[in-house]
Order: sequence, then structure tokens, then C-alpha cells
Amino acid sequence: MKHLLNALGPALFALTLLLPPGLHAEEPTPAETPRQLPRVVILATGGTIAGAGASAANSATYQAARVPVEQLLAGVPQLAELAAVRGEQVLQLASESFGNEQLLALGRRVAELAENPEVEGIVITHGTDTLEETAYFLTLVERTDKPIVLVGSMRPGTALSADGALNLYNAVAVAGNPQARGKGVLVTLNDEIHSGRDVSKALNIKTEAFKSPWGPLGMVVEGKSYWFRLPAKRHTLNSEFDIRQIASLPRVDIAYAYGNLDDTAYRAFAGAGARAIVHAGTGNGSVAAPVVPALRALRKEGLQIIRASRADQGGFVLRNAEQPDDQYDWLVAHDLNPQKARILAMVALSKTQDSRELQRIFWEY
Ligand code: DAS
Repeated sequence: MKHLLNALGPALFALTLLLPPGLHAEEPTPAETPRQLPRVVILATGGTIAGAGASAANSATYQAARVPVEQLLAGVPQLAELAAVRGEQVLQLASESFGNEQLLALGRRVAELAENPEVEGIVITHGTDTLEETAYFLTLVERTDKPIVLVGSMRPGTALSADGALNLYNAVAVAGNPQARGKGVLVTLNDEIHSGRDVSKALNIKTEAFKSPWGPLGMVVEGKSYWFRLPAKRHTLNSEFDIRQIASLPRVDIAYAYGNLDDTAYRAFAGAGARAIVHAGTGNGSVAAPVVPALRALRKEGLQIIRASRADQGGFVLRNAEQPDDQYDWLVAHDLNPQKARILAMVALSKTQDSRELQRIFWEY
């Protein structure tokens, strides 16, 4: 009998494959328990990703900050496969018009959501012009390891080959991914995942607009994240700053350096109440000789002077290399570009005025 069954076994198995579905002899698969989708909140602030042009050919001529968050979400129904999403319209602005008040208000709303146990991730749709500043600000002051992902687009949704829908899909995929926890605030555009600290807008007309001098952290492709690096600088849970303890941000300005420079801009910023001036210096944060006396005088009046580099592939400014920073009691921004140095200076000055402490902060963040 045993030999008979062994001989007939394969034939009998093959027969079961011919049966109509549901009549197979195998055990019925257990009913698929619906996967608990991560709960992701999308905070909309405006920008091109919410922009609209007159025609599909208008990829560069359009109005930013026109499309409400409900319409953004309705335009990407596939988000429902990734997460349980809901939207909030916190602002509707082109991001070049963000002020410190908008930054603080957005930061406070993010902190509230991050504390909510029914929120697993946060996406912020944002204009690309100052996205890098908001991303760095949040990475400094949000005390959470939950994914906070900023996303924008280079073309409005009305344009041919618009990039916003896929950028938003990718951002929600990353924000709902537990692997994205603890990596600081992130920025996703053009299939790349960047650190909110490192990334900046390097091109103003291409979809590959955002670059990080030390490279992206990873890629997101078809809703899956692939990680290759981790941030090395302090951020979020490991930060000493907390949005809930920052009532206001001091005025910090940026003076751009070039040939034939004089001290007009620096004195004007000081007269307007700046607490620090970021010198966007040529090369290694160099300071033109005619400007040095004014900067030394302003330092003596209590302003902080921060040497950064205007180099567009990112700077690397070290103390006492181009200028006697120890003697002048000036600070250096290290690898931060001028606009990022301004963000860190504002946050740091909300905590300390001490130069040595400030320089430590520039090394660590
Ligand atoms: N004006 C730009 C801004 O809102 C548009 C954009 O690129 O998002 O940042």
C-alpha cells in the first residue's frame, strides 16, 4: 500500500492544482489581518508643491501656495496604501516669505504632534526656497525620534512631469517607516533622503535641486527606503535645545562678501538690532581688510561675528586659518553654509551669549 501511495503521490498533488480555487486540499490561509498602517500627519505650508500654473507647459511660471492640503492628498490616492494620513493647513505661503514667527509656530505644532501617541510620523510640505532652513531649525529643536520629513517640489502639480506627487508619496513612505526613527529631521525630493542639517537647494530650476555636501542618507524607491549613512552631528533627542523653551528668536543677519567690499551692510545690520552677523565670506570665510576694523568694533559692542563661506559646494571654515579668531573673539561656522549658520546662531543665542559655548555649539551641531 505504502509503495502504491508513494507512486501515486505526485500525480495526486498535480491533480489538486487543477481543482478550481478554494477546492485545494491545503489548509485555508489564515485571513489576512489588516496591517496596522502608520498614522502620518501632513502639515501643509505652501510652496511650489501647492503651486498652480496657467498651463501644463508652465513648469517655471506659476503661482506658489495656491492648492489646499485636501487637494494635495486627493491628488495622490496611493498614500492610503502607505499610511493613514490626515492633513492640516498650517500656513499657505511661498517659503521665501517665512519669518521667525512662522518658524516658531510650525515648530510648536510639530512638537505637539510628536508628543501624540497616535501619530507615528510627520510630513511637512514646504516651499523649496527656505526648506533647508526650516529643516535644520526643526532638527535642532524637536525633541523626538519620530520621523519628521520635509518635502517640496520644483514644478507645480499643473505642469507636465510634475514632481510633487511622487515626492509626497516618498515622504509619506519615509515618515511611516520605523527605520526612519532617530535619524534627525529628513528631507525627501527626487527619490533621495537627505539630512535636514546637510541639505541645501543647490539649483533653482531642476528637479534634482537639493544636494548635501557629504551626500544623501539614502534613497526611497517605490515606497521603500534604502539607507547608506547616518547623521554624525547632534540632533532631535540628542539636542540641548527645545522648541518648547524658545519664546522668540533673536535677529541674526547675513552679509555677503565680494570684491570691493566695505562695512556698510554690517553697520546697517547692527543698527537694525542684529545680535549676530554671519559673514558669508569668500573662500575660507575670508574677510576683506577694509572690513576688519568694523567687525572688531561690532564684536566689542557685543555682536557675535560668525565667519562662514559663500562657496556654493559648501564651506569648511576653521578657526584662526584666515583670521585670528581667538584674538578677535570671532566664531566660525565650520561646514554650515551662511543660511544654516544663521539658523544655528539664532537657536544658540536663545540659550547663551558666551563665545566659547557658542563655538562649541557650532562644532557639535
Ligand atoms: N517660491 C518657492 C517657495 O515657496 C517655490 C518653491 O520652489 O517651492 O519656496
